[in-house]
Amino acid sequence: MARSARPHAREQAGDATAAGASRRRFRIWAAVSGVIAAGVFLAAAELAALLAARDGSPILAVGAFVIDIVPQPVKEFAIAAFGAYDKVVLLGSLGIAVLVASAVAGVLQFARPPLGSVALGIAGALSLAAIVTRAGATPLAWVPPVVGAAAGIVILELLVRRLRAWAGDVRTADAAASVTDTAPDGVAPDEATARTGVDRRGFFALAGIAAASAFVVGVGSRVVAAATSSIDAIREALRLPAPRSTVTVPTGAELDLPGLTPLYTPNADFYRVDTALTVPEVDPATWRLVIDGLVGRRVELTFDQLVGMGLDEYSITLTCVSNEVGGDLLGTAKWVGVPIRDVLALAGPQSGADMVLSRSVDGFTASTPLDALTDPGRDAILAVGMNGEPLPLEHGFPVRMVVPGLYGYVSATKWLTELKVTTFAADEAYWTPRGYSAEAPIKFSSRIDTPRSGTPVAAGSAVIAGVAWAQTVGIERVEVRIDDGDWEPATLSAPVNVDTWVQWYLEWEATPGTHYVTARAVNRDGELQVEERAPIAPDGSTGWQRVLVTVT
Ligand SMILES: Nc1nc2c(c(=O)[nH]1)N[C@H]1C(S)=C(S)[C@@H](COP(=O)(O)O)O[C@H]1N2
Ligand SMILES: [Mo]
Repeated sequence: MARSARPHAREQAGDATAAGASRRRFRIWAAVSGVIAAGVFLAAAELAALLAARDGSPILAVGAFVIDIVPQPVKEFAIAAFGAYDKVVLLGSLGIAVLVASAVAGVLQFARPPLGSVALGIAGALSLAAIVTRAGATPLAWVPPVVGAAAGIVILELLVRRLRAWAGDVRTADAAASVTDTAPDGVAPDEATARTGVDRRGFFALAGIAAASAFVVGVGSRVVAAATSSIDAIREALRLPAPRSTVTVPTGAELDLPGLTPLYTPNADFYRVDTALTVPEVDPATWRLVIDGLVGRRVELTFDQLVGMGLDEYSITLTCVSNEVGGDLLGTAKWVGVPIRDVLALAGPQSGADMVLSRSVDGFTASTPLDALTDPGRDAILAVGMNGEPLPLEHGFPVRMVVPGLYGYVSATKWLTELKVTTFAADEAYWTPRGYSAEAPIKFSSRIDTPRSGTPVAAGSAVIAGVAWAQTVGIERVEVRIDDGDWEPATLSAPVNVDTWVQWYLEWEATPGTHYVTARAVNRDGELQVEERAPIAPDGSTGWQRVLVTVT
């Protein structure tokens, strides 16, 4: 290798650039090692979760933890911006954060061992904390994060050790090549280059095997866990006793108009709002409802005992506090269940109590005024059926609460497991410290389903139609105004009961141009729907819906 003919200065500059490029290259491979180690961490933990404790998955536990701690405005933004994909977006952001952090851990391990392994250990400890502090964590739930962290650290150590060996060879070879025919340590350049090749291949072989196994094991474990969940089959096989009474739907209760929401919302279309990242799996065979707190005696009910109290069918419109004016976070179903007052009576609420804190298996809680649950005039129920079938898993299987007239977050606990009779002074529900009122009756309202803003209407006879709800009171009338015209009464469907929305429509001779269509309701107490706009927090939106319609 004749190099002395070249000017010395340029040679050194060239070497410096080459050394910089090679340092950068090793840093990139160190970052890749960190990402692979994180992948091995997660995959090993998923496998351990599949075998030892399904609730021990760090991915799910950390995701759930993040959902709980995300500030309310961010959560609202996510729901508003991404709708049902809000959780996917939150988890995607979490995934990117994990990717960046694990790349940094890899670089740290390369530059300052064992800092990268320490970082993985900390990640293991944090996910362990997120897992074991979750409501209803099983005894072996600690195993997956510990196994995962151990596997991740071993892989990171092995990968970075090989990477450092390779980097060392390159330095030796460079030094050998640039100084003399023999390196300072006596290694011939050819020999050094050969060793470089061996160590480089060693690094890539391990990296490739680790990455591929992490992918196969991780994805495989998740898929198997999802596929072998038997709760679907259990629900399919469940036969509820026929209810003693069914809902009578009067003739004229369902208007058949194009664009109008159906009277009963099919289960598949029913809105879903909850904090659960994965749908809780509750087997009715092992399900228990505990009624405790300020009661004469603590009561524990099995599913069969609950159902054995006698089932009846109820028509109730459920509404979410997050429903904006004109929004679709509400729906109506025929629920089959048992009055909550009968269930509470078994335990005997004590005087002084004014609230029931209902708890879900996933830790969610709701605070419901005790008198709303004991009032014989209000059909507050523990529901087990929805529109002729057992509750769908995502709507609370096997048992949930449904209370007419109260927003879902203070009354409609899904995957119910406990009713604690208590006081508003002593206990707080999930949403109370997160910017929502402890008590939240539904604000009665109306919605225009058709015409829709942005969908042009043909001039001539058209139909304006929608729904209106005033649970526990009933809708007296709905009025519609075109532009600044007079308020005209709409025709209402025959009400099923006061807890179920009514449909309404008004015929309209649409004239070409753009028009504002506004609707408002009056309830059976004679109150007019609130015109002033209010945001959903802290206790529900208000305002008259107005749509801009283009007539052509
Ligand atoms: N366990 C649990 N129950 C819950 C919630 C929840 O986050 N977790 N959300 C409540 C809210 S805010 C509403 S509006 C209703 C929605 O019920 P649905 O998803 O069946 O429509 O469920 C309520 N019950
Ligand atoms: Mo809600």
